[in-house]
Amino acid sequence: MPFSKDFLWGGATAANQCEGGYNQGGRGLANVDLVPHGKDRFPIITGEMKHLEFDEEHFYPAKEAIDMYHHWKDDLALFAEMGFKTYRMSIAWTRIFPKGDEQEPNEEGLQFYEDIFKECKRLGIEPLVTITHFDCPVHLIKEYGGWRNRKMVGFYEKLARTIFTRFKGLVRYWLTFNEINMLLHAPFMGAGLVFEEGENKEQAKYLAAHHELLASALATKIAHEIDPENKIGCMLAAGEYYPFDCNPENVLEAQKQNHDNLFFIDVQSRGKYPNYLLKRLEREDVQLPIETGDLEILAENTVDFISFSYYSSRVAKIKDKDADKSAGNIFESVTNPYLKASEWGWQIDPLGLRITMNSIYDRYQKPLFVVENGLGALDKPDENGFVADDYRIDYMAAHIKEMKKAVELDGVELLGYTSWGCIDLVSAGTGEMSKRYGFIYVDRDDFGKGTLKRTSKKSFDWYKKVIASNGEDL
Ligand code: BGP
Repeated sequence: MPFSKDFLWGGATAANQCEGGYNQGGRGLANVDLVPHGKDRFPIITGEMKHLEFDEEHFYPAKEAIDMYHHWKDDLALFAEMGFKTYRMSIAWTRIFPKGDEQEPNEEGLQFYEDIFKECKRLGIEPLVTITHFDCPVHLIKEYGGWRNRKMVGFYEKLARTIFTRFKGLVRYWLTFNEINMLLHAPFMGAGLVFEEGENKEQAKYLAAHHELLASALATKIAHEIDPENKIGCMLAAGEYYPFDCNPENVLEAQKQNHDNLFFIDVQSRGKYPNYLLKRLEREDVQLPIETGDLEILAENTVDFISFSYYSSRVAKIKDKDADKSAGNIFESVTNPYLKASEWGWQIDPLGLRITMNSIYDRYQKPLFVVENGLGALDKPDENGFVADDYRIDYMAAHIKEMKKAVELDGVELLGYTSWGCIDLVSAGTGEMSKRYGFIYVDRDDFGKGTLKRTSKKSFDWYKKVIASNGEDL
C-alpha cells in the first residue's frame, strides 16, 4: 500500500474565499475585502490599481462568500461524512487583530477558531492551518505600506505567537504564507502592495519577499519553542516549467523560471538565499533589505515539510513573443501542445504532478504535502439539484494515480493530500462562484444571490470511497 495508514486525506479552503461575515465578531477590513469581481479585479490583485476604500454599494465577493462564518459546524459535519482526516483552512488575520497593530487580540476572533478546532478534534479531523492566505489588514497597508515595510515582520510575529499559544494542543500543522511565490505575480494579494506612481516595482516586491521570508522563519522558531510537536511548512504555487523543446536555450529558460519560483522555498527549507538569485538581483540593481542577524534567523529556522499547490505544469520558451499562451493560476504560460485544458484554459497534466513532486523532493529531501489540487468547472445541477461531476472525478483520479506513483515507485515522502475548494467557494482569480471545485455544491451565484444551501455532488461519494480505501479505489 503506497500511502501510510496515517496519510492525511482531506480538503482545503481559505478564510477570505469562504467565511464571509466581514464585519462580524469584531473583524477588521482586509485587502481581500476590497477586491471586486469583474474587470477591475486583476489590476487590483496585481497592485496596479489603488482601491483601499470599502463602499457598501459595490459587490465584493469575499464580504459574504459562502457564509461559512455561520455554517461551519454543518460544513465540518459534511467533511467528516466524507471521512476527512485533515482540513486545511486559514485564519483571517483581521479576526485576531482587526487593524493588525493592536496590543491585544480580539477575543471573539480567537474563540471563533478555537470552537472550530475543538469540533475538528471531536470529529477526528486534524486541522492544517495557513496563517495568512492572501490576507493583510487594510490598516497595515494604509499606515505602513504593506510588506515593503519591515514593521510587518513584528505584526506577523505577534499574530503567530498569539495563535500558537492559544491553539497549542489543538493545531499541530501550520503553513506560514499561502503560495509565497505568488507575491511576485499578485503583489496586492500576496503582500498588500499597491504601487506608487513611478515606484520601482521589482524593488518593492523583493523588500516584501525578504520581510515575509524573515517573518516565516521567526514564526517557525516561535512555533517550535511553544510546542515542539508543531510542524511548520512553507507553501509554494508549484508546477514544473518544462522547456518548450530540447533547444538548450529553452532548457536554460525553463531552469531560470523554475528558479524564480523556487528561491522562496530554497530560503525556507535550505536556510539561505541561493546564489542564482543574489547574482540576478545584483545585475538588476535590486536590493534585499538584509539587516544584521537576519541571515542567522533564516539559517536556523527552516521548515519541517514542504507543501504546495499543483494545478498544472508550465512551459518555457525564449524569444517568441507570439508564442501561444494558456491561462493558469494567476499568471499565464506558453501552451503545451500535448495537453488539454479546463474551461478556464488551465492545462491539465496529471503526470506533471509526479514530475513536480520528484523535483521538489530531490531538491529538499523533506516530506511533501499536496495542499491544493482540483478542477475549477462550471457545474450545472440537474432538475433535482444534483451535480454529476464525472469530469472532476476523472481529473482527481488521474492526479491521485500519479501522486501514488511518486510515492510507490519513486519513494517520495508524502504527508497528505487536500483537494482545493472541497466545498464550492469564491474563486481567487475571478472573484466569482461559477468556477467551482467542490464535492459540495453551494447555491450561490456570481452576484451574491442564492439560498446558500449545501448539496453533495457525485464526487462526494467518490472521494469518500477514495479515503476509505486509502487511495486504492479510484
Ligand atoms: C490558488 C490559491 C487559492 C485558490 C486556487 C484556485 O492560487 O491558493 O486561493 O483560489 O489557486 O484558483 P482560482 O480560485 O483562481 O481558480
